[in-house]
Amino acid sequence: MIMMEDIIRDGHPTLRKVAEEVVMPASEEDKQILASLLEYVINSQNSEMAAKYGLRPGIGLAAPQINVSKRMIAVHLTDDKGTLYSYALFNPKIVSHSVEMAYLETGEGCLSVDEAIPGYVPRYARVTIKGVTLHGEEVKLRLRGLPAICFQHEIDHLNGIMFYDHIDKQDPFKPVDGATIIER
Ligand code: K1U
Ligand code: NI
Repeated sequence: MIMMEDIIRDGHPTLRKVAEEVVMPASEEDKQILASLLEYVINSQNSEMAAKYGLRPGIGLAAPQINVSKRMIAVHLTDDKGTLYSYALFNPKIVSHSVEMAYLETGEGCLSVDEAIPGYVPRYARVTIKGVTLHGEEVKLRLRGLPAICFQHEIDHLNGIMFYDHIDKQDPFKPVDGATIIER
C-alpha cells in the first residue's frame, strides 16, 4: 500500500525525467505497481482510510511520483455530471486534442508539491487518450472538463513536467483568451 512517505517531492530528479514505456504485455510487477497507484487514489478519497494512514487526498497519481520512472497513471474522480472516471493505464498517450484551452478556476495542486502554487494552468479543453488497462485491453477515452485536466496533469508527470511549469510567472492569474474556465 502506497503511503505519503513513498511519494517523492518536488526537487527529486525522477520528477524531471521522461519515463520509459512499459513493455507489453505488462509484467506482474508492473501490474502490481499500477494497481497500487489506483488503490492509493481510491483510499485517499475515503475519509476513514485517509485519516487512519495520513493520506493526502488525490484524484490522480503517476508512477514517477513513487520514484518509478515508467509510463503508468491512475485517475479516480467524478465529474460535474456524476460520472465516475476510474482508470489505471499503461502507456497513456494524447492522440488528439482541441485547439481550445481550459483551466481550473482554483488552479491545480500536486501530491509531490507540499505548498500551494497559485495561478491558472492552461491545458487542452478536450483530449482523446489511448492507453492499456490492467487487463491488457486498449482503451480510447474522449475527455473534457476535470477528467481532461487530470489526465493531462498525470501524463505531464510521465514527461517530467510539473503543473506550475504552465503558470504565467509574470501574471499567474492572467485570463487566457478563449479558454474555458472550469469550476469545481
Ligand atoms: O498528480 C498528482 O499530484 C495528484 C493531483 C492531480 C491533479 C490535481 C489538480 C488538477 C489535476 C490533477 C491531485 O489530485 S491534488 C488533489 C486534488 O486536486 C483533489 C483531491 C481531492 C478531491 C478533489 C481534488
Ligand atoms: Ni501531480
